[in-house]
Amino acid sequence: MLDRLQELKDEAITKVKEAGSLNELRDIRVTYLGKKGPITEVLKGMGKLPAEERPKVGQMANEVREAVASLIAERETRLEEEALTAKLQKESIDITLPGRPVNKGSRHPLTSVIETIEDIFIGMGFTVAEGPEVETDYYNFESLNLPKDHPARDMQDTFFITNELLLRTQTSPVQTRTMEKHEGRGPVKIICPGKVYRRDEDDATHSHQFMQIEGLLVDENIRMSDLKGIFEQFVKRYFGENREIRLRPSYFPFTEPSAELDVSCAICGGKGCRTCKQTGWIEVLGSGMVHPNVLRMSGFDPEKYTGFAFGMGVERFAMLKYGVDDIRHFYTNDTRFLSQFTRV
Ligand code: 2U9
Repeated sequence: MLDRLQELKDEAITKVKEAGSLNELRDIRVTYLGKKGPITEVLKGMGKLPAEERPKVGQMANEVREAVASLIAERETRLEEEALTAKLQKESIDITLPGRPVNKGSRHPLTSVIETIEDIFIGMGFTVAEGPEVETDYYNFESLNLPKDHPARDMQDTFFITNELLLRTQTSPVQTRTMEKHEGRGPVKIICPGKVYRRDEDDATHSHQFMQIEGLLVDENIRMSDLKGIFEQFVKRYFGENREIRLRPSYFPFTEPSAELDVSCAICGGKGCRTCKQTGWIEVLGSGMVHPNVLRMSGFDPEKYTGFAFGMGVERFAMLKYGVDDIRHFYTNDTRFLSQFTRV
């Protein structure tokens, strides 16, 4: 029995030393120290031994059990330490290493153009007003002097949710809603940026969704010359001191008289080139004096109040500023395109 115990002890100790994982150690513990283990077997066989031998065998069996148990525990501790060290090494961050470059995004070029234009008009005392993109037929058309079957509606076809609800075709409904809130008392001096929608085929210069900034100033004795003055300030600050402006007669149902604003071409300085189609002028926005019907429908007495309004396509300004030749680039989220605007 004693030799058997010694043999078991050596065998178990060898195995413990060779064990490479905590699982192996657990198996060795179960195997050697478990209820069905060989040491237990020896102890069960004690009954058959001569009485004088039993204490020695019993003592030896306990020594072997403790010896194996403590060696297993020791080995477990070491394996756990080794595992932790390996884990720490694997996870250790070499703080001297440069950090992983976090590619810092940037403002979308349209956002920065909008903010630039907002800052210019805020600087001239305008406040920014915004409103819903899903509009009613009344605010998007009728309040702008575009009664139900007015032909000009076709120029602004959009996406209808119901016969009365649609995706707005311009941000003008925001101006109408704001005028109503003023209950016929001026001044109203706002700019309204936002997304608008047109049921157009997308091509290099048209997108079914685009950004607009419109402006409105309603007060007593507002004249076309005030509009021209505002434009002179705006163009010089946005395009540069050396740019000229020109107001060219036009027509909009919601303004009378109406005018397109042209700025002198940056490429040829006004002499005429391919960019300005040999005209020397680049059209940038539309405008006019608010139509009396529109004032009246929004609660303002056109005998007491006059006003001017204007509207611009933001993409057009971004394309002019950054020399972008296809409006769709602004909407395809292609980082190759967008990453060019990190400094804007
Ligand atoms: C009210 C009264 C009048 C807004 C105006 C334009 C002229 C204009 C176009 C520019 C490029 C639309 O994005 S675009 O295609 N807009 O030319 N917009 S006057 O007139 C208003 C607006 C609100 C109450």
